[in-house]
Amino acid sequence: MAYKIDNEYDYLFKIVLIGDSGVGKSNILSRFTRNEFCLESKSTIGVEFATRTLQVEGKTVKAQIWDTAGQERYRAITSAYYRGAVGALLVFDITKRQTFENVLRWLRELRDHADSNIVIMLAGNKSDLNHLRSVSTEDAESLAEKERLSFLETSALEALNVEKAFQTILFDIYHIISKKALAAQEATSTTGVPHGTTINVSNISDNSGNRSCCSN
Ligand SMILES: Nc1nc2c(ncn2[C@@H]2O[C@H](COP(=O)(O)OP(=O)(O)OP(=O)(O)O)[C@@H](O)[C@H]2O)c(=O)[nH]1
Ligand SMILES: [Mg+2]
Repeated sequence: MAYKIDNEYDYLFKIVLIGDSGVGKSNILSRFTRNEFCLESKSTIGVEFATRTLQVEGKTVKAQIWDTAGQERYRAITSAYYRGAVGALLVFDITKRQTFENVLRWLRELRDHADSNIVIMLAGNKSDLNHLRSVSTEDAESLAEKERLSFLETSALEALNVEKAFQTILFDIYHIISKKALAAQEATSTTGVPHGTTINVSNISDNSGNRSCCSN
């Protein structure tokens, strides 16, 4: 979902949170949108989302961040969750090796359900628990490099790199979109078509059947 709309904001970007249960997705979301953290948070059931509006390269961007359960049995219908998403934060827990091993499984799910141009960032969460670490930064970096993802270690608890993770995703999405807008403008000027430029960043439609991204 990436629309250019009225005065309230220039763009609306849908970002999905994915990763195993207990890695800290919901706390990353609450840290980013409300600056809150909960040590005893319960597993998410179904889907929740929260928004935050911020500036990216002088544009007002509203990030709509979706959060669902890592546990299969609590998850909402997968295709609806991914529909229209232009960014994904794939989270694992640096103290739980298995959550890192499962990153490839989550990438497969993204490939199956999300748009192929989706911007993905890998986040190794709970970096405050360095003494319990079971995934080295180097291992995560090399996976990220191999899979062409950006990578950061985060701590929802200490509010470390959470802001930066979302800012990086939003910045990357914005750049893809502005590049497409420029290419479309150039195409228009060479073909001589007078006006009405529409740029698709993806083929995915939202619920109302609108295009994923439009720019005038
Ligand atoms: N030490 C530490 N604990 C964290 C951090 N982030 C989350 N937690 C804790 O990890 C547990 C699980 O966090 P959640 O945010 O509920 O995890 P989730 O990924 O949303 O889990 P599901 O909803 O089941 O998929 C909670 O007890 C959190 O307090 C962090 O950065 N550091
Ligand atoms: Mg959750």
